[in-house]
Amino acid sequence: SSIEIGKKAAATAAVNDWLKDNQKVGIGSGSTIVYAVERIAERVKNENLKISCVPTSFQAKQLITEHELTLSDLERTPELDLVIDGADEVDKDLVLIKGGGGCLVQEKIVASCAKDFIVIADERKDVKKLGDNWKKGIPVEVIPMAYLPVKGKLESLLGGEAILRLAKSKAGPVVTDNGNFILDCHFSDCMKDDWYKVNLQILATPGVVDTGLFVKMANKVYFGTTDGKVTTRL
Ligand code: DER
Repeated sequence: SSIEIGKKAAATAAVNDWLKDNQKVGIGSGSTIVYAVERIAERVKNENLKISCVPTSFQAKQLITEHELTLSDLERTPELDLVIDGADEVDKDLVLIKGGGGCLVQEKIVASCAKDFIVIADERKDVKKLGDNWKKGIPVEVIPMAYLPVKGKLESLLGGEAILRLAKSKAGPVVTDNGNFILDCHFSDCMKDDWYKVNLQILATPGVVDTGLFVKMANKVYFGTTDGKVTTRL
């Protein structure tokens, strides 16, 4: 599909620009990253690059092993050169909403360990204001025993509904790779001014593990258009 053309174009351009020999690379989660891993594997083979990859989810780990890339972790390589990951929305200040795929906790940890955090996305993700396109709210990972009180606290904080994310092919809630639940937190317009503050307020709620708000983390974003063109934002 034309969206896939955009994903592939953004992913390929980012890997071509940033991947170098002897790097320790964080691998994000979702569908766009698949194209990045394909390009990484191609370059590793063609150029005989020495790359070790740290996953941000079980899905990312599968991608790394399926493409016969060297699997590492933060105990072996705690300082990464580069992380490449997707996003659900990117605003003009490079604030991200992530977590559509439910992997935000390890994604944020791995992103925080890297020199450069590069985001790859199809053009739908490029928005003026967070919430313009991604109508599913801010994903927040919570400790299961706390999800009900946290739901109430986040709804009054954000002015919208915090919805427990239910699994599609399993009865009951989505359980993350870390054994937790996810609340998709809708917010009222007035919250859109200071995402740094909103993120800290959510994080201060006992029971919250982390949020899908990635504030002041991304270094550069690659957007791919449906006709395969790429634009970037710093
Ligand atoms: O869940 C996540 O954070 C993913 O990275 C997501 O934001 C991007 O997924 P996509 O590449 O499938 O759109």
